[in-house]
Amino acid sequence: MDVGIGSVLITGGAGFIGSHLAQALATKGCRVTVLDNLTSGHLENIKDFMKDITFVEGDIRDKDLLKKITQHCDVVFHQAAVVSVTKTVDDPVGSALVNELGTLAVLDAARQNNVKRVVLASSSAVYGDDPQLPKIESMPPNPLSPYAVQKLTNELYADLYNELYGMETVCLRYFNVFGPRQDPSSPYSGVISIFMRLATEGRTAVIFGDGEQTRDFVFVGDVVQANILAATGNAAGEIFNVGTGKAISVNALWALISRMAGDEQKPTYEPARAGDVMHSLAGVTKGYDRLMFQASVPLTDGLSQTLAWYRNHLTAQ
Ligand code: UD2
Repeated sequence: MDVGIGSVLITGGAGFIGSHLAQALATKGCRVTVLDNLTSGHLENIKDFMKDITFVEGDIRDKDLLKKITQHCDVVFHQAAVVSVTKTVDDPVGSALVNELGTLAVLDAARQNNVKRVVLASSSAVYGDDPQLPKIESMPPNPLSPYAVQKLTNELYADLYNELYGMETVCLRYFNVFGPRQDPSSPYSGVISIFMRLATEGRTAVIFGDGEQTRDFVFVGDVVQANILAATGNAAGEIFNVGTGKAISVNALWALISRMAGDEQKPTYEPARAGDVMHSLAGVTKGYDRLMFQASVPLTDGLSQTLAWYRNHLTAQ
């Protein structure tokens, strides 16, 4: 399918979400350039379609490089970031240099080269712990970590570039994204990646708190679709949630994953993590009304695709 975008730059394109986006767009016939400094991205993620893209190893803080690679580019998908909330808590300044100044450098290079649109990865973290559900885009933000402040700052810059310079920007607030290639190696990795690894290895999970906290888990393929619609739809200057509008508890999630893996194990429980929000659920009306975006992969289908990937990947190591 031709998506009507000729040439794209994907920052963070060797990462979990960026690599899926790069693969999908290359398959659809776009000229794809991936920029990644390989801090949290991996060449392994793009090796299967490396011949169909241009890979540039580099950093979003490198203004000259950005200026060069945004030439003749129609759309920039900005996925690169310090993605760990904990890392931003430990190093608020270093992470802001990447997540704020890096983003500003991406926006500005795009402006200088008359890029038509920049789609930015934001996060449900900007909502904080407001108990009102679902979280809708018009709610006042309440950032509770440097990461959330950085993502909110990016949204403000995006809006500014749209208003002041007339360069189209769209921000996507990702909820809990999961799927193949998500890295399970840190204790703060996505819970599904951690549970997948444990289930594949026949080990049991640690659940923090009583396990009745809920999350809106969205499959990475749907996140790719949201990005494509954000790049092509009538959405300039807007912010959209990217979630499913459905939530599941961590207890139910582990039960599902361990059953799928064929080895049902009782989890162990540890005290809740500091700052953990109890419930998170995306309001999906705006995305549907404006972009016709609707997550289409049921949780169980996404989990079984993900489990298959972890099985292959972990046994191949
Ligand atoms: C997500 C985002 C984070 C930020 C935040 C905003 C991911 C990976 N992280 O954090 O970047 O946007 O939302 O609110 O999408 N858990 C366990 N056992 C484990 C690991 C996790 O019980 O081994 C629990 C954890 O305490 C939490 C839930 O599972 O209640 C989800 O954890 P997570 O780290 O996947 O994502 P979350 O929602 O804390």
